[in-house]
Amino acid sequence: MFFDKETETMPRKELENLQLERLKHIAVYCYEKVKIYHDKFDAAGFDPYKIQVLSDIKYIPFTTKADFRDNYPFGMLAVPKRDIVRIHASSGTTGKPTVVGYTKNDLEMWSDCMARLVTAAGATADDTIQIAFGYGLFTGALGLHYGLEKIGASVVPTSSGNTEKQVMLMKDFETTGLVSTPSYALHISEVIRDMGYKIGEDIKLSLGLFGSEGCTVEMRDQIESGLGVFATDNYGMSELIGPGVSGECRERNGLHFNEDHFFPEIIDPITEDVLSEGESGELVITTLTKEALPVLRYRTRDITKLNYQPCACGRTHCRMEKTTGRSDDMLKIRGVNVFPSQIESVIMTIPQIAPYYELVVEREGSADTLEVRVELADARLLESYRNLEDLRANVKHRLKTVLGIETKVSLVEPKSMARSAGKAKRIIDNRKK
Ligand code: DLL
Repeated sequence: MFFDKETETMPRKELENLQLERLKHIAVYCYEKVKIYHDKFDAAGFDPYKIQVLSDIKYIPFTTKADFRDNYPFGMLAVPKRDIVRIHASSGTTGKPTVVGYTKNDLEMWSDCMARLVTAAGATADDTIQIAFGYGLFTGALGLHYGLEKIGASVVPTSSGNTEKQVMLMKDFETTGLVSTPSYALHISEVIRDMGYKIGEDIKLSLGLFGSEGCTVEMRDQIESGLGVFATDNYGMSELIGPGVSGECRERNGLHFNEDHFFPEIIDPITEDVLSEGESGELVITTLTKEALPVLRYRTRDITKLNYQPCACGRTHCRMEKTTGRSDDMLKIRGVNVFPSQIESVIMTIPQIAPYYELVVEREGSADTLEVRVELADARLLESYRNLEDLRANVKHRLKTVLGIETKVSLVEPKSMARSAGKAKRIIDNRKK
C-alpha cells in the first residue's frame, strides 16, 4: 500500500534530478536567508550558486546541534516569525533546548511524509491508533498524529504514562495500533499481563508504530509477542522535522528515507569524508524542502549504513539500516568500543532475563569497568543461589563472546528496575562525575 505511489516509486534517475534541483534551491535559500549559513559558506569559500551535481553537497559545511544552541531560540529561522505556525523543542539534557519552527507548508510536508511511512507500515483508515508518545514540545506525538489523521485512521491521543488507563482504553476502544517508544511498548505489554487481559481477546492490537529510540530485532521480537503486533521502526529527529524522516515498510529490511525531502549521506565521523553505499558511519542529513528551518548537512551522530538496492515493496527510496546507536552513546571500555545495542541483543535472547537493563560504567584506578544490570524474569529464580550463579555466569560468558571484554553482571529482582514511558535511559556513566 502506498500513500503517494508516484513519488515513492519514482525511478532513481528522476528522483536524483529532483534532489539536485531542490539542493540547488535550498543552498541558495539558506545563504540568502540565514545569517549563520551565509557566514559559514563565506568562511569555507563555498559558492551556493555553483552547485552542478549532487555530489557537490560535500562542499557544504556541516550543521551541528551546537549551531542550534548558539542561535537559540530563533536564529536558525529562514522566515519571519509571523510565518511560523508551530514551534517544537527537544528536551536537551543540559542547557537550552533545541528550538524548531514550522510554516504551514512545512506542516503539510511533515504530515505527507508521516502518512507515507504509516501507510508503508500497514496502517489504514480502518485502524484505531493510540498515540502513547508524550504530547507537548516533543515532535513524536503530533508528528504521528497528523500523518495518521491524514490517512483517515481514528487517532486516540492518550499521550504517555498512566499505563493502566492506557490499557483500559485499548480494550474498550478496540484499539488496533499503538504508537510509542519500544521501551514503553514493553512496559505496556507487562501491564496488560498484570491486569489479566488476554492478547487477541481483550486486546486487539495488530500494528505497532515504534521509534524515537534504538530497538534491536531481538527486542522487537519480545514486543511483538508481548503485544500481538507487527512492529515497525520509525526514525527522525527534532532538528530535521521530528519523525517522518525514514521508516520501515512491511519488508522490514531497512528504513525508507523520504528521499525527495531528506537527503542522506554517510560520513566517517573522524575524517568527515563521505563514505560509499554500504559503508557504516555517521548519518548526515540535508532537508531539501523545509521553509522555516532548512538544515544543511546535519551531523546526526547516529551510526548506520545506506542501501540503494530496489526493495521488494516497490519503493525506490533508499533504506537505512537500524542504527547501531549514537556515536555519543558508544562506550569506550578499556580501549574497546561497545554499543548498548550489542548488549541488548544478547540479553533479549536469554529467557530467564526480563527485557530491562542498565549499563553502569565506572573508572577504577586507570581502568574502566562495565556493569550490566539485568532483571530476572521470574521471582522463583531467586530460590536457588546455585541457579542464579549459573545464570550470571552464562550472561557474562555470552557478553564476553560478543563484546570481547569482561563485564560485571548483576541480577536484580523482577520489576525492580525503572520503567520508561518515553525514551529509556540505560547508561549511567560515572566516569564523567
Ligand atoms: O525522537 C523524533 C522521533 C519521534 C522519531 C518519534 C521517531 C518517532 P529527538 O527527540 O530529537 O527526535 O531524538 C532524535 O533519537 O538522533 C536518534 O539518536 C534517536 N532516534 C530517533 N528515532 C530512532 C530510531 C525524535 N527509530 C534522536 N532508532 C536521533 C534509533 C532513534 N534511534
